[in-house]
Amino acid sequence: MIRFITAGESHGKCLTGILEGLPAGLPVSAEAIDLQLRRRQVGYGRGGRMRIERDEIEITAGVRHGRTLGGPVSFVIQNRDWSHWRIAMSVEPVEEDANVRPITRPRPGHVDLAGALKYGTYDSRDVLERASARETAARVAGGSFCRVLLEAFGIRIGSHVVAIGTEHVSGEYENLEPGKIMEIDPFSPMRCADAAAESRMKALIDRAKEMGDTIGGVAEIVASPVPPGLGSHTQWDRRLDGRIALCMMSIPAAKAVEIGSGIEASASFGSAVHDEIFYDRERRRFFRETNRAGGIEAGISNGGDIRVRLYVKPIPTLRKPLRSVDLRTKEPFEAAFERSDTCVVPAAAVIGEAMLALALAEAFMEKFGGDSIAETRSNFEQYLRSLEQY
Ligand code: EPS
Repeated sequence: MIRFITAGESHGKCLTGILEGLPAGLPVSAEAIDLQLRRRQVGYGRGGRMRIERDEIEITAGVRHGRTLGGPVSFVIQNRDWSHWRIAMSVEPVEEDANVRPITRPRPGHVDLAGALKYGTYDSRDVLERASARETAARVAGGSFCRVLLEAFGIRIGSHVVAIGTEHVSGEYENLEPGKIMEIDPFSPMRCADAAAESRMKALIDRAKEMGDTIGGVAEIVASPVPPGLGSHTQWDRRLDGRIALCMMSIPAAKAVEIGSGIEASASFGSAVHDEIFYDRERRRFFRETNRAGGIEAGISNGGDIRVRLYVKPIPTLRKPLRSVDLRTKEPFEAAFERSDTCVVPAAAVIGEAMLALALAEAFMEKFGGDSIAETRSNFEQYLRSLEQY
């Protein structure tokens, strides 16, 4: 069973992750994880913080001589910015310090008010540090181990940005083949294959920045090829689409998730939605001509590519702030501004890839099991043979 948790505050010393359930003998390297961490950082519309951080993983347990041991893998990612926050984020109690002022003007849309009420604090920093999307660096690291596992079985994951605000891709780019999505430069700042849309998207992000505003958008994340049979219809919490949706909705600023053509399907007749089934006698396999289901039927992968769209809201830290109320005085004020990003959609695409890898690795290990990679492979290959004989 794969389990993954993270710890760490945005301006604390470091982020920590523990990933349990990878089989023993999987070749892993810090370089492969660092490459994914770098991809998360280069998105167009990121703020000053990304010029400070250069995320690198230090693997602290669970790997020996370049291979997993089968026990929990743990790792840390240092926060370079911590050097400026040693007092504000000190673990030890600190003397009164003029530079450590409580944050009492909650930003609409962020954790500041809901978290302060829930945890009984009058300093929103107590909750915003953990809610910060900085934590997603640890998710990308954890998800990247899962990606390495899936890649060992030929499953690849990629993403592209399909909309920023009102600007979106069109024509062939609306339903881009996974192969083409995976060809996008891994470090592309916009992650958009449609060059004309890309320049309009960049212009919109620039405009939002000039206005002291922020902007959201939509990223599509795909996995291909995916064997049929991951997830299960037998219990609500085993359904693969539900598990993917949880992984996606847990990404900060995510506000909706679509599997396949789910949104369009809700406005169509059934005959225009479901993917008809055909059989190729020569190759002895079932096939479809469409994939509106996004590769999942009744909570089970059906052998088609998995396609997920992640809808990201404009982030709530605005240079031109919205109205709010002071936590202590209850007087109206403009919300606090902290240095932040203008647009996080390209980064969210990379985080979505990591979260899809986590959901699929979990379902993959549930189906194929095995304590060593050799055992997992033998179970996997036997299943593929049984499909050929079906
Ligand atoms: C974030 C605010 C910004 C982002 C941060 C998420 O950080 P800072 O307040 O230090 O400028 O850059 O994201 C990251 C640090 C990251 O690594 O993704 C927020 O408030 O959520």
